[in-house]
Amino acid sequence: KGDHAADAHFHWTPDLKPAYDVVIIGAGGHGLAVAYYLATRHGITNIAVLDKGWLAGGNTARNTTIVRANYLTPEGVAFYKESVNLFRSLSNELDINVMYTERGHFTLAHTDAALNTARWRAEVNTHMGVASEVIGPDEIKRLCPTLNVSDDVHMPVLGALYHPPGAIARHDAVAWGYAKEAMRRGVEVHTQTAVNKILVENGRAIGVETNRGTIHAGRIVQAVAGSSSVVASMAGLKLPIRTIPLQACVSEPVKPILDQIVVSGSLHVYISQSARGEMVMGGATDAYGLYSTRSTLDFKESLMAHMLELFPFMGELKVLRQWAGMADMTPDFSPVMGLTPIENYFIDAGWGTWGFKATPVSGVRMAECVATGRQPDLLKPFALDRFRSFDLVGEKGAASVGH
Ligand code: PYC
Repeated sequence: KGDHAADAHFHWTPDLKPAYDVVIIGAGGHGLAVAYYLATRHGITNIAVLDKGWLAGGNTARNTTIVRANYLTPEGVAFYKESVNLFRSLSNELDINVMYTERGHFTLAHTDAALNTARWRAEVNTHMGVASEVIGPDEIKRLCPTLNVSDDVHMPVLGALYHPPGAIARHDAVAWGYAKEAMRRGVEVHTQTAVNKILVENGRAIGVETNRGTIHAGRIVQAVAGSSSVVASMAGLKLPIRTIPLQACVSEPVKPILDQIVVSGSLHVYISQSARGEMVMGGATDAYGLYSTRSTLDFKESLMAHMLELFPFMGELKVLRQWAGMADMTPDFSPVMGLTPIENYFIDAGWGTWGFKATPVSGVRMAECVATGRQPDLLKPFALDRFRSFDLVGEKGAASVGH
């Protein structure tokens, strides 16, 4: 605060008020988007967004910014299709350049089984109005000339699911865009404000205890990817989630050489080139559950071994930065969203390795859920109680990240 020019436009309130209509736990992309859409679509502005750290400093700052809708289930495709549509107009909506660029997204297949899954996804996608098709090595080479599709590697490329709308966006611009537009409408964002307890009385959430005092809340939303189980347990909820580190890294910047987004689930790699020229890369989740954002040499070595098979030119590049995020993995690789057994307590969780791309649609639909008290149709498949009824939305085959 202070010398940041944009502060002049913000409705900044340093002290917490004793009560808000809505308290949102988590000032990452999702929490901020919920606040923004509550303000713009439902006229609710008496909102505090709380974060134990800084604005968008959790998984929003740690993801590899891929946006796509080429999922496997009709429920998943419908959900992410809405997000892609919202992303396309987000720069205008938030009056900030979120640097959304459609690059084309390849999911490489190196086995017959992977090709079958690609065909299955292409069929479901096409049926749902999402552009995806299976293409062979010659077409892959034509579209992405830097990719090695030769036979003399340990796992040759047999084909790919090609998804032209696949895109990347600037993660911090997305979060800051939602924050500034929400704050312009009166929403308060309180960082360095940790929630230590969720107050529940007779099955109803009524407030939170923070390191800065107690706040009463009409409704509470938790949007804390990476800490979902910890926060939910404060409200007495046990989530079917395992939390596992997901590591990533970027190379030194180079001139534009890779326009597309390339993913190989079998080789456990994904890569795109950012607007700054850095190669943004990631691999599989770590082998065991852990709450830690440390980086390991193992990750870098195995990632590079596979990456060089696909992109031999990378042998000349240096790694510039390496980091990790915390992935809240659900059994079916789909999120958990909406109502909970606790009245007035809403959940936006289970974002595993797929959360950034859902930022706008989660904001819109969670805001609708909070404002109406009803589970929106688009979120019905992702309700927490699906784990009781075993009505799962299996998206492991479309996860991109190896597990
Ligand atoms: O879901 O597209 C994805 C993804 C790529 C890297 C991590 N998640």
